[in-house]
Amino acid sequence: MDRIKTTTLNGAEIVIRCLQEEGVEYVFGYPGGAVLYIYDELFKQDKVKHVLVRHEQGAVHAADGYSRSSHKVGVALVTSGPGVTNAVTGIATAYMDSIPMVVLTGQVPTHAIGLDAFQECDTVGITRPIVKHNMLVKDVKDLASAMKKAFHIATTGRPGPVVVDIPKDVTQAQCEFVYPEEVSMRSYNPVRKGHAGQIKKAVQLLLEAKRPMVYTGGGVVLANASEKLREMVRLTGFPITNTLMGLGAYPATDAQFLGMLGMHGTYEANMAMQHCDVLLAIGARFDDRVIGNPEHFAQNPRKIIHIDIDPSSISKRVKVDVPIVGNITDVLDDVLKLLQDTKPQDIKAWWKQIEDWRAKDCLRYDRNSKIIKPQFVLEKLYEVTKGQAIITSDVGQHQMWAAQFYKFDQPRRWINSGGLGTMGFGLPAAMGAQMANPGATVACVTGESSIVPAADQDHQPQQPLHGHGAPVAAVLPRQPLLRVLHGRAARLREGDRGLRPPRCADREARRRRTCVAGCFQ
Ligand SMILES: Cc1ncc(C[n+]2csc(CCOP(=O)(O)OP(=O)(O)O)c2C)c(N)n1
Ligand SMILES: [Mg+2]
Repeated sequence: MDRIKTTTLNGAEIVIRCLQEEGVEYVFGYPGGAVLYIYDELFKQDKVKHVLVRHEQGAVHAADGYSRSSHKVGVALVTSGPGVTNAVTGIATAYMDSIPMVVLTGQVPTHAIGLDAFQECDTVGITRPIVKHNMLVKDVKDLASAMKKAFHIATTGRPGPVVVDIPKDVTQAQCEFVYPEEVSMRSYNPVRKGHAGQIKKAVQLLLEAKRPMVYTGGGVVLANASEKLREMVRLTGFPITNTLMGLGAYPATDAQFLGMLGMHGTYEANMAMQHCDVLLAIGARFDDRVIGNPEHFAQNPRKIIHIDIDPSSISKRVKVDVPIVGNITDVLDDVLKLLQDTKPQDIKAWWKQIEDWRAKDCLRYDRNSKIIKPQFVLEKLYEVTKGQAIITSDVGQHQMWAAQFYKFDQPRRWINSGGLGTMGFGLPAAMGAQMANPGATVACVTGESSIVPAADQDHQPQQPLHGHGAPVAAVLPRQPLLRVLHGRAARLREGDRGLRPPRCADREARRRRTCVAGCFQ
């Protein structure tokens, strides 16, 4: 590690200098005793701005929304003990969706660690299963290199949140400040290039396919590989679907796009997944909401090619025929080179079949209804924002309507908690997205239950949004409480009266039996 600067600083100053070196614009945080020295230093400079939230969960979600919408690292700062435990949901949310973040946590002084000190918790232990990496920095001399490593690990390979736990006395202690220019770790060297032989095999399979299908997930968005994906799909003429996390990687308005797949996806996308003979999966993980039971999915014979940066994601739920580990942009670049001057099979018959499935118009709804349908609200939102808005959501039926009816033509415009499914994510994430994209229109599509943890209990958005002039619109399709659970409970209801959903909250709708959300009156 090369030295670039040497001067004596205390730990708190080192933290701020490291953030400056990394070009961090915003830190989303909430103060406490263990991080007071860091806060002192934060306010002595203005390169790194601080956004004060009202609850640590909101700080982490805001840093997360900032990252998802910008491809930059999100940074959060919380105090020890309860600060950390409040941040846990935000960290787990980011981890499930592979979002690059650095979470700085205060810790009790080193001499008090393990003694049940005031506001002490085992941050490294608690966060271990929900971070890409975490570390407790016990010596100020290790602080700069820990910070450098944190940013490096968060952003390389499969991205993810990294926690740096800093005891209070370490923020006071002094040492010579040396910010490493690069990081080398013997045990961490993520690959970029895919295996040439495997890529050749994959291209051969794609060229022989009579019923090909491309299925892509959040990995394509995270790798900024949308352009390469579009080139490849247009060159081959293959049908494509995106997961909930992958929306926007391929333009939703394009004819080759079959819509989202999975439990809340389109009929045509799910049928094409089931009946294809060659499936090209890119940056996706065959999760339970996408393919359901892997045993059922495996019943139809098909060859599967899987491109992913994370080898542990390959053949995890579904056995894959051609695994390719590597950075998606690099691998697609190699695939494109091999595809030039080749001719895929004639797949007209396959497209005819897909169009028959598509003709069922599975997302149709009553457009003549006197009551404004939530689907209509989402379509209007798309129209008035000309499809250019950044849309965040919470979790529930409104999330699925947004995914189905707002046509995302660009990546990083659709921001939702796909993996953990965290209610209360949407509004703070919108705040972060607005900070990362000052001129953009940002709308949070939410439900009346999800907005409560975000706006009422935590008071997360009000002051920070106003204080930083970040205008975020909240769109709340009117619907009875817990709509998504009504639907699910209704399906399970048969034979189990105990699961009968509660009465519709709207008296008039109950009387006329015309509930907007179609719930059981
Ligand atoms: C923190 C958290 N608690 C509980 C749940 C379980 N859950 C999933 S959707 C949902 C209902 C959401 O209701 P609302 O925000 O009104 O959305 P709707 O489905 O009505 O659109 C609940 C309780 C969750 N996802 N997250
Ligand atoms: Mg609701």
